[in-house]
Amino acid sequence: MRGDSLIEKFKSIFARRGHSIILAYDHGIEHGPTDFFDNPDSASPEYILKIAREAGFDGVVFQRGIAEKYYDGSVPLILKLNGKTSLYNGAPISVPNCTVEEAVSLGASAVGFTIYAGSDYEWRQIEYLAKIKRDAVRFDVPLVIWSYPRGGKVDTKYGGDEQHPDVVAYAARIALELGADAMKIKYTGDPKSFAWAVKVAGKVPVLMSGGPKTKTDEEFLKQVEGVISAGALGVAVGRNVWQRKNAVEFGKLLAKIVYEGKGVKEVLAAP
Ligand code: FBP
Repeated sequence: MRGDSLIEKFKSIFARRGHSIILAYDHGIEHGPTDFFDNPDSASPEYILKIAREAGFDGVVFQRGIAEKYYDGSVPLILKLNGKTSLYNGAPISVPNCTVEEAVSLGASAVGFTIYAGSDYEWRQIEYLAKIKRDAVRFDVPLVIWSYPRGGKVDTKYGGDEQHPDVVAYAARIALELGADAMKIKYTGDPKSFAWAVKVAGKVPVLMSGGPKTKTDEEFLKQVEGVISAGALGVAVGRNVWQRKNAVEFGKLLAKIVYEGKGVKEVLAAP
């Protein structure tokens, strides 16, 4: 199939050991520097690259400005082409601030794009995405869709619950149908319902989006264990790694679960 090659390309770069851990770091624009309070070292992009290198992750996610100033090529890069701030109060929309061509010139091996299906601006985002998809094919760069249904019926029908299993499964299907070569979706809360989202994603590899830092290490590691058992390719996680003061050590625990298929108990019991 024509579309399979970019999926394979994505896996060959970002899932060399069969599964994938990607360190997401676009929070400076999405949430603001408050996300760096818990671990002030995380304000530094160099520190993020160090975590990814030392924990042996497959990639990092940066916005263009961070890539321009800090990307050193030591870990494969997914360049996020759009972003919005948390200062904005209207219907969700995230517009491109970088082209695929510029991303490639910044060293990206894949590009990322968020779409908020359900928003009043859904139609506009689908238009943007269609153009990015065309460019991604032209430049032979895998496209990772952050598929985060938000607003619209997510609010009226699901009470704003973006992690409702039906919403997450719908997110997965939207990403497949819009041409993702990999996708990032929220966790549904349990492996069984997440497995359904993975199924409806079809051939497209699924990465779980980490979410806010959990109270305990075990809580997050259990989620990750569930995600892998559900058939996902891996995780694209930010706060749950770099907000922890022991980010590298925690990243290594994560790696044991994702790459080596170890269980949480075993991993936490190891000296
Ligand atoms: P986390 O693992 O920290 O949740 O990061 C994943 C991510 O998709 C980031 O790439 C992005 O900045 C953030 O979540 C956006 O989350 P939201 O739109 O839900 O605030």
